[in-house]
Amino acid sequence: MTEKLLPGKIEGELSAEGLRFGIIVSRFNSFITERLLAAAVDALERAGAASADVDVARVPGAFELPLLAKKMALAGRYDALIAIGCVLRGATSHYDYVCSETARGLQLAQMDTGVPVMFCVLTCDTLEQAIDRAGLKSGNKGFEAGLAAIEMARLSQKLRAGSGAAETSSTSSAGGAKRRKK
Ligand code: INI
Repeated sequence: MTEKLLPGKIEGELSAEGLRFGIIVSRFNSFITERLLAAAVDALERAGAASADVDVARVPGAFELPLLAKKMALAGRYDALIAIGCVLRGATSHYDYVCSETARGLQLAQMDTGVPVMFCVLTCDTLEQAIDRAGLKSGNKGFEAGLAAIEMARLSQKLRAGSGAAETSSTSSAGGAKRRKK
């Protein structure tokens, strides 16, 4: 009889200790984005990230998130980035352009650089939908993005270390991003 196949696991632990994060926040609809930011920082803090290892940059609107995400990714300082924005549908087609280009640009930033970029951009028809996702009925998408950033940073770190599936959390190397003096 053949042996039962036991695939190796490649998983990212939810420990942020020693990891560096960059957060980019849109000022547009700041009533919402600041709440998403607070929850993202809370997630990183609870998972063990240090203040010196988390930077927050602000941009005018969601449309500007991709450029700064790419610049921060290229800086080589961060294990993962979180892009935070909130786009609310208006009377014209402006919303569609901002949403699609922001999503496309953020995906390009992470694919071009290899640095994980979390998409924490709410795209809502109404303000009520946004509020629900920024700390009310539907939780807080900022917190979810914080956890996703930690998981992706750890996964990337494991694959960088080259030992992949065979690696255990106790053997994984620390800190993929270049350390810097603050
Ligand atoms: N930017 C947002 O982040 N959210 C919006 O809802 C929004 N709307 O609706 O216009 C918005 N527009 C600004 C845009 O992101 C750019 O900052 C602007 O076009 C300058 O490039």
